[in-house]
Amino acid sequence: MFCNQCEQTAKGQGCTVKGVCGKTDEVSAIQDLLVQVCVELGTVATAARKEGLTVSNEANRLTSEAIFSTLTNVNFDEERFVPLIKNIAAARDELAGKVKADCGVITKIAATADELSKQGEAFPVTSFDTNEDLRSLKQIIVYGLKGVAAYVDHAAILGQEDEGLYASIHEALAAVPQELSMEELVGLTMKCGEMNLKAMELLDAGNTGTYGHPVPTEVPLGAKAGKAILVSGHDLKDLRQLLEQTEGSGINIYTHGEMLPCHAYPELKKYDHFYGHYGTAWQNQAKEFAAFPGAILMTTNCIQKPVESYKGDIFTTGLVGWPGVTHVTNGDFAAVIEKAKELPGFEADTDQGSVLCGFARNAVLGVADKVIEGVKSGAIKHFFLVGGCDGAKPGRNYYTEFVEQAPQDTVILTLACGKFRFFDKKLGDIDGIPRLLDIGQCNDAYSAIQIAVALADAFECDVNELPLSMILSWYEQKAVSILLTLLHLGIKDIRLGPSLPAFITPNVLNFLVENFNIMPISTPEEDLKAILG
Ligand code: FSO
Ligand code: SF4
Repeated sequence: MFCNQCEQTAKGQGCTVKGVCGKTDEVSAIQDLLVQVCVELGTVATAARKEGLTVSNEANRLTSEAIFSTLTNVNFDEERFVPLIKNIAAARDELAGKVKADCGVITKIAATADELSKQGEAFPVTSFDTNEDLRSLKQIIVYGLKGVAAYVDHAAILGQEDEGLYASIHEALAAVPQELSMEELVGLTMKCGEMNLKAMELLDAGNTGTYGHPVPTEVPLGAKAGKAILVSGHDLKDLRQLLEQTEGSGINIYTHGEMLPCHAYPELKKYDHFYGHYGTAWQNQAKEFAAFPGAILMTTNCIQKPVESYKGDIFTTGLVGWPGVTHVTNGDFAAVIEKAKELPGFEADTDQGSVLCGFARNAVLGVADKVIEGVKSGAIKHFFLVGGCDGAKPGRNYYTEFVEQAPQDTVILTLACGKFRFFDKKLGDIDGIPRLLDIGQCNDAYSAIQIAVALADAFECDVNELPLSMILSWYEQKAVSILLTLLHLGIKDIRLGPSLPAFITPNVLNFLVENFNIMPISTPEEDLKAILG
């Protein structure tokens, strides 16, 4: 196997024996085959659209589900990839039968998981291109597409879809086997950022249209005596269905990791038994889940190898999978609820303080006048967007220290799981505006962009001229797609850490530095000094 798509890749170069994430050789190969079959479907679908043919919505949806399934920490179960590969191949073959153009390679699919995995060995990412810079750009495109696919899938679940976006995804996939120049591939990476902006806009419309605009909400970090279910991942619909199915049962629902911002949505917070938040970010789950006295539901990416002590108490749904873990489907959480009833639950109420969330675009822009006044009067000197993924590396303490050291007249905007490095810090407020504003999940990066754009409008300047600096952390491919969106929007001077992606070659990095002045994080002291002068 060879995989270097995430930040924790072995030795900062690539996982070759087994994934640091727990991905096996076999799963890595079957994922490579799935990407290859998606590339072939993308090629055929692009040709079909050019010839005026219609690509079915089923083929579109399947593409995003399949690509999302190969994102880090989504699915580790080899068997679950078999129907995905077969369905994608069937959609490809059906279209290929109608298209007149020559669509190049069509891989004939084997039958069993083992055979498919063996077959996948012929399509490692290293085969994308023989030129390492062109390969690097193709990897950025494919990893960016994994992030786009995640957002497209989340949005589609809430009924928000766009045929033009699906067509662009297919076109970008079709580019992988083509002989393209550096300039053409750079153009496609920017296009990928544009596609991601559209996908995030659809998701924002789905979330706010279905559950209302988030409102500032205080969320308890302690527990309430009684039976309990912990929900992790990112999916709001799964959470809503679980809340409906547990209403009146006496079971309290807790969020873990990226589900924290769900407490702020009116249509979710109205449930009395939607109690509080438990634990921190995804990489701490082995310790935190082991201590949770109830059932656990993983709704999207973020799963790690379950420890034996809770393997029987954890469930997956949607695209998530781990071999041997019970997978529930169709929004039927009866098995999770039964398990929660069997387990002891929390013995007593505990008070561990609370955190504030719910500062998505509507809430922040609702107090825009106050924020603008704060900047004009000099009470607010600077905004820092400190956001992105969390992870296990010690270098991530940078983000905690950065926030701790940011001067009192600065405001920290945050989103995604990176916030767990500082989410419970009491940073006070500036004239009633909290200094720490939690915008939401990584899936809510659209909200952060809208806030920045609105501020730029108010000050009649470019986003790059705002007193705003972006200090980002990355781990997996959703972060790649968000970064591409920021570059597509022309955002400069982004600081990125804890380390730069292994799939970016020195030449590609030079391009990014020259055009966007993107830079690695250094130390909180040095970076704060450089930013604030
Ligand atoms: Fe974090 Fe990234 Fe969203 Fe993860 S921003 S790391 S596996 O995506 O899921 O929270
Ligand atoms: Fe390694 Fe990350 Fe790939 Fe897992 S997803 S195999 S940790 S590079």
